[in-house]
Amino acid sequence: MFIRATSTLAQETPQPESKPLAKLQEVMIPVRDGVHLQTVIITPLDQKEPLPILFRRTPYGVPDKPPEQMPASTKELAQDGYIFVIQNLRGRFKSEGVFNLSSQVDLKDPKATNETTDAYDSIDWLVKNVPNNNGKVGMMGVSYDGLTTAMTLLHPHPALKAISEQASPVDQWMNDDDHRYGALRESYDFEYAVMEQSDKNKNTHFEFETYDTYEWYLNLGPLSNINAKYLHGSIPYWNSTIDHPDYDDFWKKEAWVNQLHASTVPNLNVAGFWDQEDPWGPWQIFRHAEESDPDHTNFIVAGPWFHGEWRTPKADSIGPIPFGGHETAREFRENIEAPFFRYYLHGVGQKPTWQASTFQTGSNTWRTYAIWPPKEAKLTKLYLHADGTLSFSAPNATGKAYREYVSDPANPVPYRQRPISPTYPAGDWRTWEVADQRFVDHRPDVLTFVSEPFDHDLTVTGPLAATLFASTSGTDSDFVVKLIDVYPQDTQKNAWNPEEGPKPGQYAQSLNSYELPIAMEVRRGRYLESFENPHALTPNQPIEWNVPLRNHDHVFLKGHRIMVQIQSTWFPLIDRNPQKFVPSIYKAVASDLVPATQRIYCSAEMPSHLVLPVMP
Ligand code: PG9
Repeated sequence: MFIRATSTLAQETPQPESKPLAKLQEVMIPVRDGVHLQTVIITPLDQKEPLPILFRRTPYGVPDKPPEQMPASTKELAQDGYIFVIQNLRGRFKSEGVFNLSSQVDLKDPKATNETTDAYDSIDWLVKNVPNNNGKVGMMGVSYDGLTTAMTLLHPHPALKAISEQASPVDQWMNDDDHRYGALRESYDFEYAVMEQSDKNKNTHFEFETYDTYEWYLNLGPLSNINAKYLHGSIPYWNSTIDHPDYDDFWKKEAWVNQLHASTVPNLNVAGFWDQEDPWGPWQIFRHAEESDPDHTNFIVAGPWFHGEWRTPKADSIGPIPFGGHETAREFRENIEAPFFRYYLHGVGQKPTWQASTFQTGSNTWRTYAIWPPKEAKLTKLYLHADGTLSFSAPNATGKAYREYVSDPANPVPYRQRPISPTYPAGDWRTWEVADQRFVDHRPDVLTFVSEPFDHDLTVTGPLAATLFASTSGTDSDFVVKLIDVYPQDTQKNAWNPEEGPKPGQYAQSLNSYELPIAMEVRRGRYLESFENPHALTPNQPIEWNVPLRNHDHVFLKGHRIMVQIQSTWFPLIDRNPQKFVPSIYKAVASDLVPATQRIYCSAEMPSHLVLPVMP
């Protein structure tokens, strides 16, 4: 009834005619092997003069009608005037050819096609065939669309004048979406491969039998059951993942960034500090391009964002963490991204005067750096002590030598609070990296170390790392390190009233003694000596574990404490290490998964510590 009444009203009330802002044309662009790629060209209705092309290549589908409203994500760019072009990758939707979820590029094979050649051929076609373009092309995109953008750096078309790769992966075995130094990101790799390779014409979500995927993955038993019980070998990327457990030629060929040794096109790399998918790739692209950048055209911007949050309307917070009134996404697009493309594609304005720009968390301030990492940062060791404290003084010779816990693969530590909903469509997945770590710090298989409250601000800018001296009673094992900012434990005097909003220096009541992760990473024991040839660990023999914790720019404010948590499971984000060495973890059987006693050494001879780049 109610619905019918509403629709009658809608018929009677004259509706303002919705007017498209642009015209959309769909074309099939031919590339060198005769394959045609489905491409849409969106041109402003009021175009008067030749405009540059902004090109995006995606596996996720292209629009079928012109926008009626400019999406927030491109509003600032659109004001300068662009012809927006969006293309489906080969083998996705109406694009011909085969999509194999691959970032392999063989520049020596003249017949090979890949994302580098498909972009090259498409740009060539666009500048010759799109009416009224000014001969300059830019490319941009986030994640997969960032990958296809970044891969143009290996052989750019001469008309490509500027790109902005945003959260592009570069080496899916070493880090980002699918592994962390060889430790499999089980839930991501599996759920993403199903999404992209089940059906050419859509993005498919795996149908879990339980809402809490922690329960589903645990009940699954050994990982080999994914194919045995569900996929039956139907998803090529999943098959490749389990057929190639080690860093072999398959993965080395995928690691396209190792062919990049110079800044070939001006590039604005963009990274999120809490990017739950690709936090590492942009820093690697930046570092590789730095090998030769005489014209200073290689830039990086990093902010306090989850995957792609910089394309949302505002990004004035992440989860419960506010950014001091800044709309970081809008500010990034307005003050950095749009001027960057304006300079290189319209010839207006000036090029950035910095190499790196960050939105520094804690202080909630935009910063610029002439060089990254800043030279003034002093590498400072923060030591773990056996009494559960953290301090800048090394352990002395008399204290207890270690702390220990039992890690049981039958009861793994969840990576976020259960229930853990499916990764896609992304809900709480987006912000899990800022989740309050109090949900695990009482577990007997999570070691917690904590400092005294700081009597001054501590600014950490640059790459972080941990060195653990650790042993396991097993013959293989994982260690996860988390660096956490602990908000002050306070009565209500510093907390703001939700009705009044925050005053400077105040935080929400829900942040009282909040444990905010700043950096987290896992290492897998079998790959400590060699990524190519896994080795068994010697039971109970302490060895050094180096855990890179990526680049950050964060202020631990006065009154806050630093916490370090260490654990050996992080499930189902990371697959369970059986803790008994087997030739391939993906072929382990249930009886291979065994509990192990883990020790973290905190002695004068084996001082486990973090290395923090502390600013003066
Ligand atoms: N993180 C996704 C992805 C990128 C590249 C390869 C595989 C996955 C994405 O968001 O596109």
